[in-house]
Amino acid sequence: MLPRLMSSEYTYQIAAVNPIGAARSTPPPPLLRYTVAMKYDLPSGVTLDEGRGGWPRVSVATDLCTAELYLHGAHLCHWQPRSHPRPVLWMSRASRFETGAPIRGGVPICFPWFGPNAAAPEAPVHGIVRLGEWTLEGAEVERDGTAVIRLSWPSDAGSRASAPAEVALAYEVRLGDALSMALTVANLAAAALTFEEALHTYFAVSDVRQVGVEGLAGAIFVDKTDGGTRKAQDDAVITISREPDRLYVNTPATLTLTDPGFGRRIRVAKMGSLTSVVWNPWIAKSRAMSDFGDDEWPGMICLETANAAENAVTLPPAAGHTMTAVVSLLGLSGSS
Ligand code: TA6
Repeated sequence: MLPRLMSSEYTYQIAAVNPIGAARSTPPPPLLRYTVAMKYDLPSGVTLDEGRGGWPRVSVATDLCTAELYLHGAHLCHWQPRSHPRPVLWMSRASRFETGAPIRGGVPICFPWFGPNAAAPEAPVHGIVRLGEWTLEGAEVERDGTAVIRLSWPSDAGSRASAPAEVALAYEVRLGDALSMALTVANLAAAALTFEEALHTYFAVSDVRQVGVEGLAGAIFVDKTDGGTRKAQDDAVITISREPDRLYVNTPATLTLTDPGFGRRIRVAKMGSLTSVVWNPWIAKSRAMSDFGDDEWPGMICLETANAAENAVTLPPAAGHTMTAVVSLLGLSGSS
């Protein structure tokens, strides 16, 4: 008989082998396909349910916002403050929810390298942690209604084996009128650890050709659409009229995305990050990606909080580093 769900503890066995060890005629329910250990009761407004692909998903529905986060990749796929008529994060209709594949949209976490791995070109783009399971360490709803979700990686022997050196990741997501995402990397090894990282955030926009991005004037960027040529950002407002794929380096600046069509401005403040990435696949790259609809490119823009290229982080043994992005919504006229 399967374990009964207790009110305070949810323990699931991997479905690969029959959890109870006895022969089974029918496959275990989808939710049991994953190892999920919950150490704490889930507060009211936070549930662990079965999302797309049968994957464990944390759903948040509080007075302040709604949100969804998959344990696969600790991937936040939805956040919408109650005070706002539209989701803030963009998700592709064509996104996969398949083992070993990244989710397209929301906030993928890139670690321990950004983009292709120069030393191992066959390795997955943007690293490994968006491809595997994270452990849900706990969730709570604070007095002001902010939901806080905590996760850790590596979560099992498999991910520990693929982890670079002895490293531990902790991710804290705070969901309310604003969104805060804090990724902490701890170097548990006896040697220094160098890594790149990104919160690869996909924002929903009315039409990417009509939005403007401020905060990067004067910054130097690596133009990945032009062979990695380094250029200076001259215009105070970045507008999009073809594929931008730019790594802005050595900049701790706050970004502001102005979207007249949706009548909002999205502010992305950050700490512990010196790289900002601006990306939209435009027409050709959209068609080339099987998990991205051919006609979806006008509806999103990635503004990513990162440490990449010369901003890669080097941690001495037993040291940690936290990178935080804080997303808030403003009206067009500057009032919230
Ligand atoms: O962040 C921009 C970028 O590095 C682009 O070069 C583009 O490839 C994008 O990430 C998406 O990468 P993915 O591996 O998710 O298809």
